[in-house]
Amino acid sequence: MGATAAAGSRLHRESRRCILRPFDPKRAQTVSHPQNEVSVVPAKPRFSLIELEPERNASFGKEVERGLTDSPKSIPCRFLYDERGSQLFERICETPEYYVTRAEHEILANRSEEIAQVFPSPITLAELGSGSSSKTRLLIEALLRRHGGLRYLPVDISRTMLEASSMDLIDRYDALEIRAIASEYRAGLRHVGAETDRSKLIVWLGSNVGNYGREEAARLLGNIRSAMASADRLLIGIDLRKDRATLESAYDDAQGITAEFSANLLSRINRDLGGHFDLTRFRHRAVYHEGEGHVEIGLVSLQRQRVAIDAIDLEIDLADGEAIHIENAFKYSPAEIEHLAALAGMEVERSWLDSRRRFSLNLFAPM
Ligand code: AVJ
Repeated sequence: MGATAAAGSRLHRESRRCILRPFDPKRAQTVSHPQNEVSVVPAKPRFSLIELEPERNASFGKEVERGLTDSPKSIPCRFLYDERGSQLFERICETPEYYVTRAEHEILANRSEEIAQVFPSPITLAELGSGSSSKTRLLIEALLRRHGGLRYLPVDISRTMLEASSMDLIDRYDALEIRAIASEYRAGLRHVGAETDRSKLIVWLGSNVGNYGREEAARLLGNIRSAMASADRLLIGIDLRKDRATLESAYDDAQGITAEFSANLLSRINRDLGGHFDLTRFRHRAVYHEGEGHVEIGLVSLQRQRVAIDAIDLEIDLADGEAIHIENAFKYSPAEIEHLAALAGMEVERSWLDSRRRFSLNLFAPM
């Protein structure tokens, strides 16, 4: 085994044991480990990364098996975000119909200064589901201007995404320190909660909270609350209830990018689990349930069919018109936002809307 391969497997083992890797110039190189994944070892000072769940892909098969043998059939939406899915989501954000990203960007552009002033120095910014961190830049810049320096803890399931966006930020901002956490929310929050030496702003943008049912959302916010001291704040982007036409086209754009994003889930099963889905035999569907206040997204079978998935030794039967549920997007009224905060032991301290009053950015404070 060559030196590089040896270093690779050592790193791989270390990351499984969740060891914080500080900057070490001698190991600042790109290495491949046996599974053919590529690890970019932090090549910059002021940056470290912990990986809490490097093997989450192993659960994909189990979750797909569970979901597709359930009735109604479903697949958890977090699996939408493989590399291709993450790219497609970035493109959804640029469609004319998907107003969510632009509305939130508008609010952040107008309010970041004001938000930065709420906190004493020094400050830590923690972000759940940071993705490409593009909107967060507005906040990072405002916080750096106000506080001189900033520690940033992005939490994201995509390690590749975390590494790429962190490198970019570190290059751009000299006074920024990054401790990236590659994990799902709950595990990441325990690390965020352990940061008690500074005041903290936790941000959860993009209406990602909408993927959860209302009760589950309240529980997750309870976890966030547990990671906060009384002077800390949560900045949370929440999409508002609105008319059906706007919502249904936001989740079914004319260019078909959202449909492609959904279909990619079946491609991923074909690719990673030896599935035999024929994508032309399904269509993307987004329906707004006004009473419950959520958009339900599914893939509808266009005919009666049987599909095999080799790696999990499964065969499923689909009826003509039967849907595989893949995502919910819950929408909130202002009163529902207050209720949500209260269920999690917090209160709405500030709430800002975009100029078209489609989206809200809210500052929650512990009660
Ligand atoms: C990333 C979960 C916020 O629900 O609006 C967008 C995902 N799915 N279009 C949303 C999504 C299809 C998005 N979130």
